[in-house]
Amino acid sequence: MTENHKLYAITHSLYSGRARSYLIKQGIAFQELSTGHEGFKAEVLPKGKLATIPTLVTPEGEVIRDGAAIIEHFEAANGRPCRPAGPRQQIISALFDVIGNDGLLRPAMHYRWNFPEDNLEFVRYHFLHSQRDTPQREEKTEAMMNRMRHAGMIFGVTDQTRDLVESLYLEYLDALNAHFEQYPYLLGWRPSVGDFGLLAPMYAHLGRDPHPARLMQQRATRVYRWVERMNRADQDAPEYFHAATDFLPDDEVPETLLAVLRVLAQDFVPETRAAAEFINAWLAQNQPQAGEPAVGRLAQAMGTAEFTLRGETITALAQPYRFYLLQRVQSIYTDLDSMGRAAVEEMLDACGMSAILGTTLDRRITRSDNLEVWE
Ligand SMILES: N[C@@H](CCC(=O)N[C@@H](CS)C(=O)NCC(=O)O)C(=O)O
Repeated sequence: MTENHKLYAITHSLYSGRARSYLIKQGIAFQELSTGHEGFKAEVLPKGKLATIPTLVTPEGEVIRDGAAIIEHFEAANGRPCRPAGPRQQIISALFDVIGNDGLLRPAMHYRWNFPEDNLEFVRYHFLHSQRDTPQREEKTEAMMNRMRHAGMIFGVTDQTRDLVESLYLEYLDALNAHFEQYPYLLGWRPSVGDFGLLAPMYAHLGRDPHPARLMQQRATRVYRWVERMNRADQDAPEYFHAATDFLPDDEVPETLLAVLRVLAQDFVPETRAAAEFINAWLAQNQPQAGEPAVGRLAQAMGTAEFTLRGETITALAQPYRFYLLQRVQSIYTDLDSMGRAAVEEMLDACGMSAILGTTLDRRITRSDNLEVWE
């Protein structure tokens, strides 16, 4: 019997949802285990370097830590089934990957942690059961939950900004709901890398914790269906009566999706600019060595950046990982011919996202031995 892939992950984890969905959709057999399982600390962690989920162990024993790296591993091996061919669709797919992984953490954390009356028991079950039943289990659960309890604030949700964060999320939800009235996936009839990235916040937090899940079911049923669909191996699109099987023809990016990006750009663009400025100042001052970790617990701590949204100041953690993924969008653009670039520029202009092409860090981030490091 061939052994399956092992996916170290957990149901309530944001980034796990992205890798899990990819494996399901690509028909890759796997067994999901929490990091509390035998073998993780002794056998997987030394190779994965950081105890983050998702981490994949292949049947050959290779360890791949990080959701983007897991997806890239299969994409590279299988002829890139989830990357559309046209320049516009490629950029949109890569951009939704960034937004999903780093641009929607504010509402994700807000709707998980700031509604304890609806969510707390549900969330506690998952934190508790990600660990073995040892005498320290309760205490460790409390410690883990206490570490996360203020996650909303870390990404900029305060009494002052709460209404604004909710309004923007609802506008985004409504726009995405209108898009899924037309198509079952972002770019048509099958999922792209961008769908998997966007699922990260939309599954474990916004689509599954009781308070935001009910909001999504009642207000944005089509989005809720997409979340379900992304966790099924088949196309799962019985409600579309003219369903095709591929990405949309002629590199089309539907107007309904541009409308979603127009809402998302409102905080994504100023936040990305502010974070780049902050991290670049940090880089100038700290001059990290080439090969030094840029992301995660082995990296040096950074801080927060401020930006303005609809007249309110938001202070949020500046994370280099956003730029690690954004580099991919920028490389796709750089590698295009002049016609491709012009088409992409026109599209990004139309949704308020053009600034993302030129917002860069002064140092690139690359991957080495399962870590994202400064080049
Ligand atoms: N860039 C990583 C992030 C993974 C990550 O931070 N996962 C969280 C759970 S959703 C985690 O393991 N946190 C524990 C820690 O940072 O020690 C990925 O996309 O896989």
